[in-house]
Amino acid sequence: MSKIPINLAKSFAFEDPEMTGIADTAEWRDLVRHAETLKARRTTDLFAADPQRAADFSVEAAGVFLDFSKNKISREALAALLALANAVDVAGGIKRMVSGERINATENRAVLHVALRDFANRAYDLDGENLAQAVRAERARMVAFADAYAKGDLLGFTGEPLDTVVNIGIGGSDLGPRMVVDALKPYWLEGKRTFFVSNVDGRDLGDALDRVDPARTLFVIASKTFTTQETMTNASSARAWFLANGGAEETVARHFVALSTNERAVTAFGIDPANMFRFWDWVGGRFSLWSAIGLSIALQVGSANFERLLRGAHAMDEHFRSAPPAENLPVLLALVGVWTRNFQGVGAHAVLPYDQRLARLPAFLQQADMESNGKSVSLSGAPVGVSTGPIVFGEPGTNGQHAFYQLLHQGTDIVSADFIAAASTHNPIGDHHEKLLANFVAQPEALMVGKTEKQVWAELEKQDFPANEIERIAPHRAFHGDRPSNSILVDRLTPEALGAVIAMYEHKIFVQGLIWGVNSFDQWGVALGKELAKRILPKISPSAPPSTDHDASTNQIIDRINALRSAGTESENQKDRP
Ligand code: G6Q
Repeated sequence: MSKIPINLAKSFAFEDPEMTGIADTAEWRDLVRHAETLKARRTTDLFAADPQRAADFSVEAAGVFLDFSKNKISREALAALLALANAVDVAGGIKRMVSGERINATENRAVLHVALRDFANRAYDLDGENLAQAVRAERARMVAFADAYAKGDLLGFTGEPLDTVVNIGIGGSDLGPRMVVDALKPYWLEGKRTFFVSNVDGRDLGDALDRVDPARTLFVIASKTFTTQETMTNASSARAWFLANGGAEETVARHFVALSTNERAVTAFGIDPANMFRFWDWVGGRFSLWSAIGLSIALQVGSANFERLLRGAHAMDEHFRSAPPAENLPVLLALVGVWTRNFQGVGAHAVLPYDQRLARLPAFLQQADMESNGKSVSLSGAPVGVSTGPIVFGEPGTNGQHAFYQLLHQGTDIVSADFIAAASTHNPIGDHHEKLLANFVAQPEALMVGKTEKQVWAELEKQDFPANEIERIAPHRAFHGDRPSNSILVDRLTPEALGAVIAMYEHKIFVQGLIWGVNSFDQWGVALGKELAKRILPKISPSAPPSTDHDASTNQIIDRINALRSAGTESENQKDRP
């Protein structure tokens, strides 16, 4: 087996300019052959030929059970994937991440979200600084603050206790905390409420402000950079609203805190650094819910449950760091994803939590995955040469079944899927949960097994359909099957289980990035739109001259907006102001 050096793409570039990357390795070509061989077989045939398949193609760690046996993959192909993981030195990649190497090379940063939830007393030295100490100290501040909030010791400008949080942040400073707060509703502290505001559309802030009492509200301004246009705009408007509704400059400190890495910008905004909870540049935005960015979680579910969430992630981290690849849950999940993406041509991946509390998980993972691995150049800057991250989307089951599953079952494109459920519910009502679980089990089965036209004929004949009618209708009622999915099961959606599931996905994404040779921790793809929006902003004005310095379509849209607004629709808009 050939060993591919650590910096995959770089070594190719230096060693052989003709090489396009990983697709030229013996391991990759081997996988192409396995995929070819499997074309003639059905997944159900693989089960029929191998009684151990379900058990052997399943793995459990940190309370999370993964069954990936319904993917169309053979034992030989799995072995070849493990050989690929070995060739790209996934194990070494994991070590480099957890040892604080600056693996986010385009931003020259370490990637150490594992340090935020390390309960094994590791040191994590970075440039001579003991990160573990800084992490512990900042978490202690968060815990003290959350505990004071829980006890009603944080008082607003009327002397009443604060009981409402408005978290203002976007992207990584919103999706994680929002998803976790929703997911952990059974753990919410009594009498406390949290609202999340992210969109620069004023209605998002307006909807929250309509529902809160300024005297009892804590605004949590969550922004790693403290320069993000949406967040700064919402934060300024929230402060203006606070001042216009009973607050005063001298009481801002009781009602506004900042979560950031940028003390100078926080101070410039008018928040006292004493009211700032810090994190660091080695915490990526979409990996930041474990840091100060998780303050809203701690405020809503209490500091002890926040710690439980971190401990769940830590348990998955420990497994990820120590389990051999063939038994490593995130590694296997990643490899199966590479298999479907690169060797079965699957371009879209559905995240399907059969759990209403996980309604925001698809949105969270959409960012985690697509922002991390939606890349087309490798670390060296050379074209990556193979397909990278798929389109990720999803909805909670069973809702999606009555919407887009049609395409999953019978569409011309194959979509892979993760079905996720908890065996027990926090809120049993009648047989709802049994029905939910029955659907969670049935859908992956239907996707894999399908239904032949012959079976449709037999069914309809039994129902006395005339033959000509059956002939007409049978092709529409047949399901090809053979569609891949993973089933992911936890006992109950506890903070620990949720932490473990999130960490599982973080590591899966990282491993896939290692295989594709991309930097999973930058996101330059979001920059261009931001720059252009800055240039366009002054032009969105009825007094602006006709736009000339963009392409004709963009100029036209700018002019049309201005013409419509001059014609009077703006007065309608006033109604929507917070
Ligand atoms: C996440 C991204 C991005 C980021 C937001 C908000 O990994 O970097 O989604 O979290 O753009 O950035 P700030 O926290 O700096 O406001």
